[in-house]
Amino acid sequence: MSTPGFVSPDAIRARFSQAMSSMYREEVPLYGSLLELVAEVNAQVIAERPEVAESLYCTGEIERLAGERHGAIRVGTAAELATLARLFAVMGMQPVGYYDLAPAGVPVHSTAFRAVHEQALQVSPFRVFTSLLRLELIEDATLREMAASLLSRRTIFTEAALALIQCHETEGGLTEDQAQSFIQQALETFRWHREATVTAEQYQQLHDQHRLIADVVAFKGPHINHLTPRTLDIDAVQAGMPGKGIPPKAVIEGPPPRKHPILLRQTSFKALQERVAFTDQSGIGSHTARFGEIEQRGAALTPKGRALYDRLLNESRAALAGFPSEANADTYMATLAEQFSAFPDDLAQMREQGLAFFRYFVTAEGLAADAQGPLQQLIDAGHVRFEPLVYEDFLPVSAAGIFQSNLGGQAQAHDLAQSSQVAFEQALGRPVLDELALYAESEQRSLLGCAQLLKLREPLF
Ligand code: OOG
Ligand code: NI
Repeated sequence: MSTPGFVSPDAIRARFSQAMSSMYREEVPLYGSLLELVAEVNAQVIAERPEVAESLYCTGEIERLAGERHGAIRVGTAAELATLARLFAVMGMQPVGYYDLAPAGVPVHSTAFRAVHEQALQVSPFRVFTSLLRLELIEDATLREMAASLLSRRTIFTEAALALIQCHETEGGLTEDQAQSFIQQALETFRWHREATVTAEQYQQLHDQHRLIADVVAFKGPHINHLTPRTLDIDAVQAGMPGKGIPPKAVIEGPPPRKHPILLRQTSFKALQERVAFTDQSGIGSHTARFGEIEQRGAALTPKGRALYDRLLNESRAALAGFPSEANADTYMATLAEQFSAFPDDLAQMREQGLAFFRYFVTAEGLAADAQGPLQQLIDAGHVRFEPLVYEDFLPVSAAGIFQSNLGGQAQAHDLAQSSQVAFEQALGRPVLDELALYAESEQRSLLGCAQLLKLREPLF
């Protein structure tokens, strides 16, 4: 993967992720408190739950855990999105998945830029949830034109960043000096600017249409709006947040607590009120955009497992009148737990029923014995063991909940528009990758690895 003279994209991503974390820690001090809480909880889980620790060591996830982050940004135009795709490509990050937030009343659609191969993910799983504002969903024509014109006048990349992206594309990589410079220059795109690009009145107009529109349109760039560490026990973090002066949102998004976590559970704290300077004399105002989030990642689910998850989640939500909130949080969590009793909480069952993706490891006994046979036989004999593949992506219903908890007020429940993956991919300049295919490939590579190690005469899949 690495070419002599060039820094590997994985190393650039790992360094960029760290640089982003340092910048955000300075910009949002509460993020620092959150990192401390997550580190405490993770240390406690590792000390008190040997089975969790054992699995983290077996898969190597222990090495990526402490530095694992995802961020989120929102852009305004196709050109911005397409250039971002080129910027992320320098760091080995590709667009994976399509998320339509319109059904939840949020006028954006999104993808996640991330590494796609398990070895690259092991070096750095850094991901960025990237949303494109759907200007066509602004009803007021005058406002829509104002937004389009403001966006057409801004450049969210530095000259030097653009030159380095170009260099990466033509030369096939970046040297050490170029990589260092790229990290600094790319960071500029994600930095917070307290100077808005609009007057106080324009800001108000954009804001009145949708808070998100003001956030995307009224500023110089797509400031990173949160950076999320990964915890091993999100219920403990949620419970510990108030004690650290961090007010959590009402409910944890995603599946209920389980012995064997699946997909993704997320919670966040409310956006900060930040002072901003408008371009006119009247000057100073405030804007709420940036917040904190924590997540717990579990097993990646197969299409069958995902369909079961979606059904149980929908049923839990349907049983609740309205969105989960402070008022109905307990009822919601109880309903969720009840519904999800239909989802086996046992790895062997999840594997046998084809609900999750796994990776396989040859055991010491397996190596010692001249083992042969189909997979189930190797597993039963203790020659091969398995661990779930980590879910590396996002969940649209959860993402909508995170957006809404930080946009204030309830979003409209009606559909804003048809989902439009085609339009999104046109803006992006390329198709998004299918996450399910990526997990399947990863699982197959691990089976192939086992077959080679054991010198099997028959393939394992
Ligand atoms: C993105 C919200 C979604 C997640 O983790 O699901 C998200 C945003 O607010 O821009 O970050
Ligand atoms: Ni997030």
